[in-house]
Amino acid sequence: MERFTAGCLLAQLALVPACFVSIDEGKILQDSGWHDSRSRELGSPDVHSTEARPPDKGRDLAAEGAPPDLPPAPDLPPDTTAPVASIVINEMMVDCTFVSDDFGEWIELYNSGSSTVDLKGWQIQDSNSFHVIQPAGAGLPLPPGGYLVLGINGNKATNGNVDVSYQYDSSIKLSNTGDVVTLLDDKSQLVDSVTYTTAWPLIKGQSMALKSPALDNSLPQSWCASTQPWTGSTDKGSPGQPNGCP
Ligand SMILES: [Ca+2]
Ligand SMILES: [Ca+2]
Repeated sequence: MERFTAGCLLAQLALVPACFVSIDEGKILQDSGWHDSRSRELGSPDVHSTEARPPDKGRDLAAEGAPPDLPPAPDLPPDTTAPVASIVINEMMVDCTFVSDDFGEWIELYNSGSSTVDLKGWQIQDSNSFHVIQPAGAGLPLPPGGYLVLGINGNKATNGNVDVSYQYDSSIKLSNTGDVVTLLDDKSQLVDSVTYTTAWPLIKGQSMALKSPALDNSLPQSWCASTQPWTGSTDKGSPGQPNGCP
């Protein structure tokens, strides 16, 4: 009986599902279900029964010194979002006098981030129209700390002597009585949006300029009406240059 019991313990310590030596017959008995009616007939403890010793499923492997089986890594969805670039709507020529609005409106952007941003594929919107930026060249890069002018007219001879980096579609019009100007990146993520009304510093012949790119440009008090003309124009503003709010 002692030999039989020891044989069973060794089998358990070796993590063998079931294998012990019969003291009567001296042969190995195999029982995948931890079950042997003969052991019960001999009056030994029923250590082989499924009730007393469950099979491997549910065993505490860590307690037995074996590393637990790690579950397979779940299939994570790909990250389709990208950080939104730090591009700011920084100045707008809404109501020109030197040339008509249809020839002279422009929007200045500022890159307040730390890396160059390519505006190719971005969208500029007003309240009822949108335009996808599709530059003729490889891209439309805006370096960190840089200014870039989008305009309704890229011809400097007819737009009031403004260096326009990109001419958008003429369906984009900056209403003189209030509008919504929105910038989306090439993944249609909102980058910036400014909703202005006649309560904002809208003065004919003067661009509306953000006092600082760090300010909240959704607030009218963050803006001023430019007071200095740019070269070759009598209209006031600073296209492509830092703003000069008094
Ligand atoms: Ca206008
Ligand atoms: Ca400016």
